[in-house]
Amino acid sequence: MKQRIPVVENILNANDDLAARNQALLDKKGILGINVLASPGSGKTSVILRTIELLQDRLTIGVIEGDTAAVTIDADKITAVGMPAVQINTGGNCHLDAVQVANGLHQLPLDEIELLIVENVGNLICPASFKLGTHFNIVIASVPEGDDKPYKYPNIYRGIDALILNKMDLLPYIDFDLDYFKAGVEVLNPRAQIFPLSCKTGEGTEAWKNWLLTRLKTKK
Ligand SMILES: Nc1nc2c(ncn2[C@@H]2O[C@H](COP(=O)(O)OP(=O)(O)OP(=O)(O)O)[C@@H](O)[C@H]2O)c(=O)[nH]1
Ligand SMILES: [Mg+2]
Repeated sequence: MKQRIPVVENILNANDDLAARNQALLDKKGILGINVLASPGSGKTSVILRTIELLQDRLTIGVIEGDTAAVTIDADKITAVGMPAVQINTGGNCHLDAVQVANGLHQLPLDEIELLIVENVGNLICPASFKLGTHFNIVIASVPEGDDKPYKYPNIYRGIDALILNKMDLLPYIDFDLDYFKAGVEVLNPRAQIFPLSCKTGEGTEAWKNWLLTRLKTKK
């Protein structure tokens, strides 16, 4: 009888091993790593730029930008504000993996960085399965995407540490039931903190900054 070969499981195990090595490297260098998961256009790069603006007087933030195409649009925005960034082209794949993040880490000045932010590929499904070695997973949802996303894409909301609800400035123009959205997140993940904010106006960004500063102090 032919034996079944659990290929997918092995790929994920190999990825997890390398993710653990990435995390060990970050720990050795005293860097806190954040993995940012979200759909395309939700505001991942905008949140990273706002975060840099809020924290640039206190620390150096390194950024790994994941994209499916060979463009440097997002990484260029980060380097334009003076922070080190690496663009990773996944070659069409819908998520970053631990190998790509390991390669990215080798291209960053790790001795100068206190916070690493990884902008994963814009996708609400695949990135949830691949550990990268970062300490925290953050999801960014945004008001124009609709209030039903936690119900329709539950896997991405499970196991996250914090949730940013971006584009709050658009709330008056869009049918978005904040309580319904929050209830959907809480059912899947009661411990996730939710930060409604607007990268455009800056509203709500202080609470997000304070959450990050606390994590930077305690690393947990
Ligand atoms: N009104 C409003 N627009 C925003 C806000 N944040 C981001 N945007 C806009 O949303 C669009 C997408 O923002 P990005 O930060 O590039 O989103 P992203 O998730 O990094 O996009 P990809 O990397 O392409 O997946 C841009 O036009 C931003 O100007 C916000 O708080 N309010
Ligand atoms: Mg982006």
